[in-house]
Amino acid sequence: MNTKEINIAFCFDENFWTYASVTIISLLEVSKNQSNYNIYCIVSNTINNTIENILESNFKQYSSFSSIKFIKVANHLDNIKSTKKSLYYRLLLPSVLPNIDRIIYTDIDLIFNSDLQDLYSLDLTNNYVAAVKDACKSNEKNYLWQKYGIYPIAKNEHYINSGVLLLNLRKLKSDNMDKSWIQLAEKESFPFHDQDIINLTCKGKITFLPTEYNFSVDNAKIIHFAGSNKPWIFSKNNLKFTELWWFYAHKTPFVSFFLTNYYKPYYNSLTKVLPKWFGRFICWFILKKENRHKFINNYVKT
Ligand SMILES: [Mn+2]
Repeated sequence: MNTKEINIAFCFDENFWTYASVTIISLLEVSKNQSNYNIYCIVSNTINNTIENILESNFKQYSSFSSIKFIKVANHLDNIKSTKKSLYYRLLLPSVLPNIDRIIYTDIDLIFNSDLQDLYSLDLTNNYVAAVKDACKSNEKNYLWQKYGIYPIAKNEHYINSGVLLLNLRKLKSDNMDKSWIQLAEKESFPFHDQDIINLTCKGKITFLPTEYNFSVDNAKIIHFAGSNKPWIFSKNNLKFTELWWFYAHKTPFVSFFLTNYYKPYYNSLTKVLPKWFGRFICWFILKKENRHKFINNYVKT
């Protein structure tokens, strides 16, 4: 049995803690003891003890090979320019984990399809970070992209997605990169927030990973639902791997909460103009016709 330890971090606030549980469950289910996971949750002050206890009990059955710790974000980000604070939590990892040399960070709009030993043991040499490239050229006319020279990075296809990161915390700390990150965040609100900051400051010290570690390619090891469409949002066409997300969602105590949220906005929009029973029937019909996930169908039928 392999007992290698892997440090991994997730960041979330009160709006996304239930979704984070799906991400974490997928990791522990897919890994099945192959590695020991030290899970660090960097969370907002609004995550109280009750929520921590619920999450801890969700993961109890995996405690023989995993541990979970919560670290609350204090006032580190009080003065940043952007209002989307939770995106910046990942930039705090070097300072809130002073004794850790290396960590994987991932978003929580994401599920795992593989153990992470390969990724974690990657040779970073002296680079700050490993990540997958992002084709993100839509912002070329943005003033800050021009001012800080982020556009040429994207143009040369060296721009990375910050949803999956292997971070060389030791190197980041010894170069005081965590302080530079916060200073920059206090100065500007970049269009892609934390991601622009990482791309700008880590330029030339990035190891590029194959796409299977981020995004929904066929052989994906890490499936990232980047973009505004998510598997838990009703949309006309399901995203690839939506069923897998619901498979893991079903292993959490929150499945009915997810289903209610998924279905309600669509149902409500229909019942504004149609009789309630008819709106409900149309929902059922569409979901069935489009062969939506059986958990969703089950919910709609009842
Ligand atoms: Mn994401």
